[in-house]
Amino acid sequence: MNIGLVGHVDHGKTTLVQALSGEWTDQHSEEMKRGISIRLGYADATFRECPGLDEPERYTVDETCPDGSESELLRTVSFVDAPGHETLMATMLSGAAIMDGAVLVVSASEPVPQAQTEEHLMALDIIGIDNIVIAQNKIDLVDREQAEDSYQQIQEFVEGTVAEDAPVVPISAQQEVNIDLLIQAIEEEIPTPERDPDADPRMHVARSFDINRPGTTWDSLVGGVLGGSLVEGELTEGDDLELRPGREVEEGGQTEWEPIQTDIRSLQAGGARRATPSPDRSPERPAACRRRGGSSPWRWTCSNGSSALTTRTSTRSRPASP
Ligand SMILES: Nc1nc2c(ncn2[C@@H]2O[C@H](COP(=O)(O)OP(=O)(O)OP(=O)(O)O)[C@@H](O)[C@H]2O)c(=O)[nH]1
Ligand SMILES: [Mg+2]
Repeated sequence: MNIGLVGHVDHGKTTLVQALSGEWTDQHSEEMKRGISIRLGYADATFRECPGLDEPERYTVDETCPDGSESELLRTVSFVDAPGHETLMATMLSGAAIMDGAVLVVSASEPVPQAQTEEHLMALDIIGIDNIVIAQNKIDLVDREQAEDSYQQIQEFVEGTVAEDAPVVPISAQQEVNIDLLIQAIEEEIPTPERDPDADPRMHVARSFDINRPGTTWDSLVGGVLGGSLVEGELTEGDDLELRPGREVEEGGQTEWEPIQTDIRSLQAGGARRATPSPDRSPERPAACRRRGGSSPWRWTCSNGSSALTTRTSTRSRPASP
């Protein structure tokens, strides 16, 4: 399942993903140069609990509890880290399309709401994402009075919105303060959706990677890598696949879309190769998209946290127009 990280630029979404997953999702050189997220980031986190401890201290992402015992697995979730910059709203919206719930990150050190705090919440509302937890971040930068003031502002801001009843958890993502309380809130507010593994498979594609040599014509395409969210059914290596809407074709002055027929060469979920990923069975830690060496294009493997598949493309010729 996918949990979105949304909110205004610089409020700490990527830092929070790192605190929960151990991964810094801003990998692109332009992101590092500008210090902002530009593309959607993906990382998996495994929530665990220490049975010997009280709430909220029992919630953790560590395998070892403070008393030295081994923590027990609760579930693995995939984070979709959205960019907060005002010019990147379209990117946030494409990520929101695969979110099952969201953490709205709001900085306690700025007046509430900032522009994209408001716009991102509005987007969740329109898309119908109502499993929301609010992370009131950067509490290490404010005193108690400012933190309480910011909390009041958040409450007033969410009144009458889809986040009206969302818990507000004060945290410091950078200092890793109250992360256990945040995990508890996510566990309570953002349940894993019921999905039917026996239904026809349906995968929402969030991103794709071109593995063909530059200049390759369409009839020589060898395939690609798709990352996204498998929302129903199961996929197996070797399965035939139809990509929709597919390829844009023009005929007789009319533009049409032709579905692309392909088959699955390899599958990954939760960073590990598997023959048959199905929704929400990915306890392993993630691996980012990477080229694994060798000359074969099929050695590209990647994961968006949920599923990634490598396809071999063949375009089936269109039936002749009547
Ligand atoms: N003091 C303090 N700084 C924080 C905290 N969380 C994040 N930061 C800092 O705030 C800055 C922005 O953090 P990011 O995690 O990149 O913010 P973001 O929301 O992902 O930003 P965009 O993706 O560009 O919208 C960085 O310098 C972080 O170190 C926090 O809890 N306390
Ligand atoms: Mg970011």
